[in-house]
Amino acid sequence: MTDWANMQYMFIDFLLAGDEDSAIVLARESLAGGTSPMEFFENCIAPSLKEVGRRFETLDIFLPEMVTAADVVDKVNREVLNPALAQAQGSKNFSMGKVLLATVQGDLHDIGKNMVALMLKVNGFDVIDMGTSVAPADIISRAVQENVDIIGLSALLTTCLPYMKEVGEYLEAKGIRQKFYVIVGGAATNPDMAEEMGANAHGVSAAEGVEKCKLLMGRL
Ligand code: B1M
Repeated sequence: MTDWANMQYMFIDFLLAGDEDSAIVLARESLAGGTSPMEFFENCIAPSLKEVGRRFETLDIFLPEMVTAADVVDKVNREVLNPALAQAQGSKNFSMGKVLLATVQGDLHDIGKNMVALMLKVNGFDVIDMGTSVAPADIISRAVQENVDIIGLSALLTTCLPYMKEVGEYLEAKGIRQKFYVIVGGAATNPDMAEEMGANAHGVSAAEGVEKCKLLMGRL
């Protein structure tokens, strides 16, 4: 059985030291040992980044280290996890649904949102990824233009939550709220606030986000 605590311990060191090579080797070895890319992401990468965030909050590390950690994760995802996940995609005969994804205005965090995008694609969804710091009005006009089924919003900064709420408010004001399902996620969100803002679902992880999208589309 994988000793995740020990693996996180090593991975955090690699993140803070900017040691991409060792982080990549660790990820490759873990996958070669039978761990799925998603298991590695959820049990090693996500909690390690959470610990990096905790140390940033307690001033044990500073912004440059957080930037370095994010760069190492980006490299591991691009070199190891994304190709492994893409292989699992297989041929697609039909679409599970069309999802528009965005990190909300003011927020540049995209590691989690990118994993949600990838997992949705692997599971047969068509994904339009608008990237980071996207204004509510732009999200809505693109959703209408592309006639998507689901609008997926990610937020890690609590200061940006009002923009997430604004998307729901704009949809209501335009009389098109019922046209789309809305799912929210990201470290700044929780099921209570999702319900409060009238979202149809909340995803605590990328895997749960995908399951909720399937549920919304009646595919579970
Ligand atoms: Co920032 N940052 N950051 N940061 N950063 C946090 C979020 C923070 C919690 C750190 C801390 O202080 N403890 C804090 C926010 C505090 C708050 O608002 N309460 C913070 C801060 C303050 C900042 C800056 C303001 C720092 C500064 O400049 N002084 C700045 C803001 C920049 C901006 O956005 N305008 C900043 C910058 C950065 C970096 C650029 C250095 C880098 C981001 C790089 C990037 O994303 N490309 C960074 C990082 C790496 C973090 C931490 C350490 C890690 C974030 C992460 O990627 N987590 C973070 C600490 C933390 O989160 N505790 C922190 C891993 C990722 C997998 O989790 O995105 O939550 P997450 O996604 C999960 C689930 O939530 C879910 O699935 C994912 C996979 O399981 N999910 C969804 C996500 N979206 C979903 C959508 C769905 C469904 C599920 O449906 C649509």
